[in-house]
Amino acid sequence: MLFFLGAALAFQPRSSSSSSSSASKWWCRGGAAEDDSIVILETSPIEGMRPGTSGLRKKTRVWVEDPTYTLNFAQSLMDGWCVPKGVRSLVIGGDGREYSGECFEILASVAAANGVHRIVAPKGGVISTPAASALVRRLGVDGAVLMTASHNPGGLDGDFGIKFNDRDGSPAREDLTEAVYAASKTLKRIYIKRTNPLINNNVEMVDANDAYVAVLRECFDFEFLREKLRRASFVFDAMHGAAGPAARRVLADELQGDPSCLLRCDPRPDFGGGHPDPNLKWAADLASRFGLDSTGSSTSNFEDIFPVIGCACDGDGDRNMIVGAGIFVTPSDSLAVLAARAHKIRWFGRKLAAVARSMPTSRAVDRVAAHLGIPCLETPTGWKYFGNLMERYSPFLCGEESFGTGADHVREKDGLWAFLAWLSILDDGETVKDVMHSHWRQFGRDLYARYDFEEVDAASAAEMFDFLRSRDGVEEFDYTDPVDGSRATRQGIILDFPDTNERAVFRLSGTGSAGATVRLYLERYVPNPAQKDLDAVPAIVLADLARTAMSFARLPDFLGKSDPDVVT
Ligand code: G16
Repeated sequence: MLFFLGAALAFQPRSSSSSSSSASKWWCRGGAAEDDSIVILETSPIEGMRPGTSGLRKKTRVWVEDPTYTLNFAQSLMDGWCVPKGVRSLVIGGDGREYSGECFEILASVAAANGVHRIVAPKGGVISTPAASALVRRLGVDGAVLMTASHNPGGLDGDFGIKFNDRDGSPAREDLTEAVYAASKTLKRIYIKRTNPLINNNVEMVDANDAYVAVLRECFDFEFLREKLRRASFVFDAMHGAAGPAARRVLADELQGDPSCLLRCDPRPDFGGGHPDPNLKWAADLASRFGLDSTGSSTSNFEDIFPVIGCACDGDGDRNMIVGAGIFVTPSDSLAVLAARAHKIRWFGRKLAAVARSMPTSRAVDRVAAHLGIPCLETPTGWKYFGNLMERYSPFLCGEESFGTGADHVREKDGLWAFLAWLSILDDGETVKDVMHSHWRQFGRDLYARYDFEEVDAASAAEMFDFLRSRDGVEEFDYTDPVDGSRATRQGIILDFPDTNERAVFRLSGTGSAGATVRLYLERYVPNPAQKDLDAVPAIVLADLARTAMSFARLPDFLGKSDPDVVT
């Protein structure tokens, strides 16, 4: 994907009047240069621009069909964030999905008119989310604006999104996203530097992965991993997302892994027509290469014919799924195993300072933290909540059930990092199944599955949550950040079943682009697992708990669905 290098921008203002460029000299916002090239367009607020769990995500057509949509959000970013916070330098890039080129022009032009003097863009336009976080930190710029809808499909019929990261490289925290939303509701004017910033040399083009690979080198012993890849076969699937170029550079060029083990490592605007979400449903090709079906059940008795380890990453390269021959590793278990074997990962040195997980993530990592004698913190869903904790605890490991794993090397979750971490903790001759079984024998097994009910009616979903709140015996998760005291409320409804060591959690997704998605998280702890518990497939054995929870919430009545759309 190449950014547009065409002629000057031709915006259509939402309302008819736009001020002339000659009148704009005194409009030098946020320190923008006083020149005649700044144009002011009048506009009016557009509803629904509240960023979700990670940015504003909408159907691509919403952005494409009315250019004012992007203009309004770009100016809201300036009014709510860049101007009041004195942001003068930004990384602007993204996962390269459809509409990124046009969007870049708008973002860069609006930023330049609002005092952002330095714009850093990845050559070719594509940068993964963790690489962008690394770049912000290495260059010391004031933040990043990232064009991505993460694991959501791309293309004109898919999704597009914009998220922004603070100067520490962390996804914007709630106070900033709320300030941007508030700005969107009172917006009157858009300021545009009506020149092509690429032609005017306002934009500095850099390699997308130099800073990132340098950080990965600090995290891992590349010499050791090179040896590892000589003996352990692997498959890495970038799903045509932004992790591909870095994966090729690290796994093939630096670690001399077999390039034929790299799948879909060329980023494409439509992700090759696929759904770039690394789970058993959407990364089914990878799963089948390890003898797994869509429930995570093994389909073969001959597991030694499969590669040792596999990993898939999502559209913007921050999520990961780990599989081995005949075994799918839940993200919650992946976090627990990495914590238990952290001493094998260079970044963690001799001892982790703390671990953290989002509330709906299973409690497998808590057991490891107790064993290690380190704090285990519980946050709401959303990587942004880990940022403050990373400032207090280092080295730090954290993860989420939503296929996110990472550390304090950057301030985003990191798919390629997770794969290198797994390669680091695998002993010679050990399989992924060996790792999991020995972990479960030591700590017990937290069987875990998630049901997703997608694109349901938002009002009906809200009614179901109100109904749940009205029931006895439920707990609603609220959070107070231990570092800055900020609060996040209504972060999920918990049903505890202490007699059976089971828990179910209901939560509304914050990453959808249409309607509402209800998630039901299911877990059961088995303290001393017998062989049948080691071999159990969570999606199958937790079906009864799912039925109980769904009937407790009267979910089929409210949502009109008796079966989930996706089980992971
Ligand atoms: C985003 C956040 C994650 C979060 C996930 C949850 O992931 O970055 O921290 O766990 O959303 O999504 P939902 O609200 O739909 O459950 P991503 O990879 O989509 O940016």
